[in-house]
Parts: sequence; C-alpha cells; structure tokens
Amino acid sequence: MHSAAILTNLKGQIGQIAGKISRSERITPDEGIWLYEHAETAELGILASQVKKKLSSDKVFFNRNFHIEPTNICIHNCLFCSYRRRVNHAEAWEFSLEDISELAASHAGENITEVHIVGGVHPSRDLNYYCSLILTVKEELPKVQIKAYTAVEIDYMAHKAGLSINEGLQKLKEAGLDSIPGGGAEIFDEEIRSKIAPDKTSSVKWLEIHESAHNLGIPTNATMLYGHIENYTHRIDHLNRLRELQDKTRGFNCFIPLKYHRTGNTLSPNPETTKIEDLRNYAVSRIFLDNIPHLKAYWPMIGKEMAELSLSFGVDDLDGTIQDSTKIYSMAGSKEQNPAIQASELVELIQRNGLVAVERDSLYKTLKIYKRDHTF
Ligand code: V47
Ligand code: SF4
Repeated sequence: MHSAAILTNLKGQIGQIAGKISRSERITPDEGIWLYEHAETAELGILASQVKKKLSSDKVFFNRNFHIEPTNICIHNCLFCSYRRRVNHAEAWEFSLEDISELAASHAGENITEVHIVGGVHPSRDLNYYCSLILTVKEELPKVQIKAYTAVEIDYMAHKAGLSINEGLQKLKEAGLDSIPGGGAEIFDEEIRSKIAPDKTSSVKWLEIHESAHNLGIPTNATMLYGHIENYTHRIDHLNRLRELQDKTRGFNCFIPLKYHRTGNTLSPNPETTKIEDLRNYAVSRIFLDNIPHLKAYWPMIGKEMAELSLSFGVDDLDGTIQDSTKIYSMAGSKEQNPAIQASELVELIQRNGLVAVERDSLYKTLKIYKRDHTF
C-alpha cells in the first residue's frame, strides 16, 4: 500500500496526528510526547517523511566543508564533554593564527564552500582573536562561508570585550561571520541543564543570542543533546522553545539532534540510546519542528550507515565532507574515528535511496543538483 493510503487508514491518536500532518497543521507538545511514547517506528518514519517531502521534496543536501577546532581548552565543566582539557594538559591544544593560516591553506584546491569553526571557551582568547581567526581563514580561502562559534563562545567573547551580544555579533559579522552553528543548546530544561552543564550559558541566554543573530540577518542552526538523563518531556520542551523562537524570527536553517556518546566522560551510567531510538528521535523532531526547514543527520556522530537510514525518518541534510577535521565525537567514542567522506560517496548514498542529491552552500543555496549519470 502507498504511504499516503496507510496514513488515511490510521485510527485513534495516531490517526488524528496523521490527519493533522496531511493538513499541514501543527502538533501539540502533548502529541509530541505521545509520538515518542506510543507511535510505531514505521508510522513515525512515514509521518516524518511526509513532513520532509512537503519541505524539501525528494532532495537531500550536503556540502563540502571542514572544521577548525582552535582549542580544546575550556573554562566550562560540561559533564558530557570528552574533549575539554585544562591548560598545560598533555592533550590540550591551542592554535595560533599562523597555525590557522597553514591549516586553511592546506585545504586550498578542495572546492570547500564552508569552514565550521568551534572549540572550547579558552580563558585567554578574546573577540579580537576570534575576528582575526575569521579574517585569516578568508585570506587563505576567500570564497568560503564561515559558520562559526557557538552561542556559548559568543557569550564569553562579547562579555569579555565589555560589549552587548548585539555589538559582539556585529563585530563578528563585520569580520566575515556568515552563520552560527547550533552547538551549546544541550537541553533547555533548567533542572537537567544544571546537572549536565552546570556553569554554561543559560537556556534563556542561548535563545537570546540566536534571536539577536537572526535579527542581525545572521542565520543559525540549533541542536539538542539527547540520550543522557533527560526524558521525552524535556526533549519536547526543548523542541517547543525552538519552534516558538522560529515563529518569531525564521532565522534557524537547520536542526541537528546530537546523540549523547559516553566514552571519555562521566555523565550517564546508562547505555547509549539504541539505533531505533535515534531514528524515532529524528522522526519526532521532523514532525514537531514544522517551521525549521532542514533536519541534519551529522554522520561523524552517528556513522554513515545510520545517516543513510535516517533518510527514511525525515532527514534531508547529511552535513559535509569534513576532511577528518573534527575530534569532538571521535574523543567521545564515535565509530567514525577519522571522519572524512568524498562528495561522490555522499551522492551515491543519497541516490541509491531514490533521492536527489543536492550540493548546497553553507546557507542552503543550491550549488548543484546531481543527475544520476553524473561522473566525478
Ligand atoms: O554543544 C559534546 C555536543 C556540540 C558530546 O550547526 C556531544 O551544523 C554527544 O553543535 N556526546 C558541538 N554530543 C557540536 C555541534 C554541531 C555539530 C555538527 C554540526 C553542527 C551545525 C553543530 O557537541 C556541543 C555538545 O552538544 N557534544 N560532547 C558527547 N559526548
Ligand atoms: Fe567546554 Fe564545549 Fe566541552 Fe562544555 S562541551 S566543556 S563548553 S568544550
């Protein structure tokens, strides 16, 4: 039976939710929790795919990017973090601007369109350094777009410079910041947040920083760290706060669920979430966040096979080629210890699922639609 026919035959609560989705009506937080708790996984896949289809038809996006992680030294104490090191620790690193320049230059000729910059909150770095870092990358790679600094890093650098968030963001924008990644959101529920990230930028502040960015015309992403000590009510509360802000600003491009990885940290004694739970979480996120255009499966975190499966659960974006440039997830135990993928492999992965591979820039402008007979 065709999936549209399956939907019209659903009865009871799931039937009501399916009806809302086919009429493009919004589901309530209670319905979101119900989906997490009671929906069949196959039903979630069908419903999320329907929402995805309305937003991006058969397209799946990817880009050519690499990360710069300028330091893993950090003033914060997030319990889920396997990456942070104290100053002078043998495994700590901090890049000078010369290091950044060399690193950027080493990627010349790779047709990179986005550089994603994120790291620890280093106690002696300041706004000038972070602006110079952007300028240094753009000097070596003038055509790239810069997606840089989580709200947590921006909070610190603006405060240290004695500037408002708005003023700090303006300086970063002048230096060449094109968009802001979604990190630092973790879980907005204040009680859970105080347990997993006790001294970090508050949820209210995180949302305020993203709102200010949107008002300045800087698009941003949003994440949710799940699978530790939160429950479904906390997840829906998180999604709901994002949905409310998006109603106001329309500035979020993409939502990225981040599965908690437990290696190298002490946050949760529980086993990691199952693969089925991860797929269900993508689906509920897609269904609930009806106003955020894209849902990303960040393959360095969940692995290529899971990223492929997620395409049947509402995902329409696979992030990028990465070029073995990030350590956040390998240090937390991800199976992708040296994440790198060719554009051709991403295209093949998308196409073998009957979907259309679209290469995008950092802000989701279409750069190329890959025909099935394309040769690399
Ligand atoms: O905020 C840290 C997460 C985030 C762990 O915007 C962990 O395109 C799971 O936000 N287990 C930073 N998660 C990375 C991030 C991101 C990644 C990819 C794409 C984009 C985007 C943004 O990483 C942190 C935190 O939530 N994180 N440690 C861990 N053990
Ligand atoms: Fe620092 Fe980020 Fe790690 Fe928290 S998650 S300790 S802010 S590097």
